Amino acid sequence: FRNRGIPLEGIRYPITPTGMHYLLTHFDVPDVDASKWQLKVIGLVSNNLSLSLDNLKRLPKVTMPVTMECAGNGRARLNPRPISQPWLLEAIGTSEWGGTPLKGVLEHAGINENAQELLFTGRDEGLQGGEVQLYQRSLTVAEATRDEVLLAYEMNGAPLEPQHGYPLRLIVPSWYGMTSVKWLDSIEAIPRHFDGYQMDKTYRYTVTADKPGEPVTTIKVRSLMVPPGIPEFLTRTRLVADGETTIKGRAWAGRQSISKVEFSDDDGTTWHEADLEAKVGEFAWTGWSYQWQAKPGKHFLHVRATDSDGDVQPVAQPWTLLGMGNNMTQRVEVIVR
Ligand SMILES: Nc1nc2c(c(=O)[nH]1)N[C@H]1C(S)=C(S)[C@@H](COP(=O)(O)O)O[C@H]1N2
Ligand SMILES: [Mo]
Repeated sequence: FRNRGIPLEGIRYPITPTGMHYLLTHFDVPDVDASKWQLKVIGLVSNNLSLSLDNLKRLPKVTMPVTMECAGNGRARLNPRPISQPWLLEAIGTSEWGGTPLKGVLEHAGINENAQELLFTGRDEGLQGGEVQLYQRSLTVAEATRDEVLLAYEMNGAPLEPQHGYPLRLIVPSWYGMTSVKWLDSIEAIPRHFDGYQMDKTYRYTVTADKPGEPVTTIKVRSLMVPPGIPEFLTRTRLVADGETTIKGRAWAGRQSISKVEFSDDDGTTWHEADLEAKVGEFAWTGWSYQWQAKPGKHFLHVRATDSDGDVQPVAQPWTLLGMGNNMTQRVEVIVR
């Protein structure tokens, strides 16, 4: 399995240690020589730009914690299971990303009025769905010029590691991870919707193969707990001592904030409100905790969050063909001794 996930106990850290952040690379990590690399800004622009890493580092710098989640997180629990990355719950992480706002670079380039989208092309190439392709995704001009969108060259205070997009990647806070294109090579202003593979053939809420479904965009409300107690090696069932136990975790929701987190120890029948901490950042997760009175026996623990729009996590996952945007509650089997 070449795409690692966060060990769930790693959600205890407000900023995920770099080596614990999940990873998703469709093709191979490309071989990029940063001393020769330049970011090209082309297409419907007044000035074509070609920027070296040093040029980008001289532009205004912003650092911010951003919670990123893969749109396929939770896919492995679907039945039938879509054939793609078999994530359980671990395609999540929060990093402190450093770079320059994309908006400023686009202002230097001067986006023409007839541009509709910006096309972001990575250096990595492969074959997917019968098409040889570079990894490419687009955003509308309005989404791409939001203040928080970054051209990032740092992760947790260090240069990006090769597998996370060195030398430069896009960071689009609130959107599922596929939008944050790694190994950025060019940004092209285009007059129409980009209908490439990663836009129109996948990352859709497809239910039946004949209808594409809505595109996958921002992250849905979700929460996770650090599994309490100690694990059984083979099954991961948890063993917990009886009495009071503090259950801790994190909750997040794209552009919304978290308004409520609830805990259940009876497989989602009754719910108890948890205490919320301050968010780690405007675009990062919120910590929560709950004092649980653990009584001897077997329990199925759940956690569910509600966002500021009133959206709440389902206890059972609606099925989709590609297994995108799953946000059903985490279920943890615990035996209290
Ligand atoms: N160029 C490129 N960018 C990419 C990808 C990729 O395969 N190639 N994977 C995307 C997906 S699906 C996700 S979830 C995030 C993962 O970022 P990470 O590996 O740094 O956690 O990168 C996105 N950007
Ligand atoms: Mo992803």
